[in-house]
Amino acid sequence: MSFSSNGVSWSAAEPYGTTKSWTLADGEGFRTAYVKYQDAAGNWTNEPISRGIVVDKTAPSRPTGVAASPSGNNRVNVSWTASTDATGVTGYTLYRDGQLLGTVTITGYTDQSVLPGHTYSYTVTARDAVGNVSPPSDLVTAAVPWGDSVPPTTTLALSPDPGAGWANQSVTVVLSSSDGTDGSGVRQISYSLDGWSTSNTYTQPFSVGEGVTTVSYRAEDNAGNLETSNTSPAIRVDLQPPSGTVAINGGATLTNSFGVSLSLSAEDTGSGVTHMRFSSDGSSWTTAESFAGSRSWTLPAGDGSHSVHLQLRDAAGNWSAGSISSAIVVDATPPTTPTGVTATSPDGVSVSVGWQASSDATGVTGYRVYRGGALLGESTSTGYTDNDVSSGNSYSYTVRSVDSAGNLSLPSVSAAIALATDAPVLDLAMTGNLVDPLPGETVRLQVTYRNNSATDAVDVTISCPLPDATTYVDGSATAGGVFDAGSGVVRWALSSVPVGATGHFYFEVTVD
Ligand SMILES: [Ca+2]
Ligand SMILES: [Ca+2]
Ligand SMILES: [Ca+2]
Ligand SMILES: [Ca+2]
Repeated sequence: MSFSSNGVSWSAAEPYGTTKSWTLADGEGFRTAYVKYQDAAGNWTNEPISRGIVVDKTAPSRPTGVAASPSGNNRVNVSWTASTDATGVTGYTLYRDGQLLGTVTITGYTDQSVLPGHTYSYTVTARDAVGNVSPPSDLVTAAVPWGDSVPPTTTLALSPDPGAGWANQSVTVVLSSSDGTDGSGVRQISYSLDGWSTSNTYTQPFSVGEGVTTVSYRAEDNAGNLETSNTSPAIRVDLQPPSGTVAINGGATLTNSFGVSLSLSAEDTGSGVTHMRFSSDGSSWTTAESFAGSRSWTLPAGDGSHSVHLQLRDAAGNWSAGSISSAIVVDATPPTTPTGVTATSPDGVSVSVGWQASSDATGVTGYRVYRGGALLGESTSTGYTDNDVSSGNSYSYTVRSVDSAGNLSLPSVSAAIALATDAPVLDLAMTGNLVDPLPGETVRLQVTYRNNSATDAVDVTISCPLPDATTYVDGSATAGGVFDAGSGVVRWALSSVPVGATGHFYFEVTVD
């Protein structure tokens, strides 16, 4: 057999076969292949057998004018201008985001496999009847709308939730938002503390600490719908326990009573002091009670130092750590009773009371002296002088000692004294001319007596000293008067001078 592309020039004869590869004439357009056969006797086909075919090696023109536009929120319409080709365009192939989407024979395509809120890119190629494919068109994009006009709804949860009160630990804030089953979905939750001054993107639960805080929050969906801002209730957190002081009996260091008065002060950051409790040993506490500025308290039995411990609680439930304490010494034991009490009156016009010192564990600070059972006065020594006495009266004294804590001893054994009745006293006067005396002159002096007292005087001795710079004239005293040269006085002895009685004597002196 032999082949030809033009029926004129033939290929070299070759053995017969059922297939043959053959190259048509160059170029495009209608091309013909010829064949003729030879039999074993050498006879060739009379008329060559021919078959024609159109050769098209050129791709169609690149599609232009591509447009992609969303329709609703579930489809995108893609259209373009028809390509051209010498042998005819037989169809177009759509690609979305680089992936094969489909083929059409018209210049439009509806993509119904889109999702709301997504953006897609499209290209188109054209092909001809023999499969030549044009270069891809320009890339066009289409954003499919969400079809969502309802903002999301955000809720806030607190753990622990202090409600209208106070938490004594940090509060965890959990925000959760929903856009409903048909919504475009929550894109972002934003929040801010104490107003929208600073906006934070919520990614995980966060803590709110000490103080009073509000949380503002809102969400935005994927369609851009922004929720109206929500504001949490005030979140009150108080992590700090109260502090304070306790004073026993106004800060005294010593008392004689186990019943004491406590003065309390307290302060707190945050929720404020609400409760208090007490302890004698710092470990066993009274039931909590409402805080007050004062309270009565009974100390444990036994003299010595006793402490009062205080703890304070705030409205959030924080108890003060450790304890606030104060101490006081109790001395409930009186001093020993004074002994050896004596009452004496050496001068007859006052009474000296004396005694032996008492002793006491916290010290004796003084003594109280009683006369006839009534308090007379106090002394810090072991003696007391009673000047408020009168002759002829009897007095009885007792003494009690006092210690530093104010304890009073039992009364001592009493000491009594009786003051003697006063002796009557005579009024005396001496008269005589001693004005401008001349030396050697003798002067006569008169001594006058009178009993102006309330009792008769018996066994009376009247003594009269000589005036200065004079010398007694021997034997001059009348009525038995005697001059005592040793003491320089003239004396008269009278057995009795009744009340109201008066009399007089004389004696003479010479002027020196
Ligand atoms: Ca072509
Ligand atoms: Ca929505
Ligand atoms: Ca506090
Ligand atoms: Ca005592």
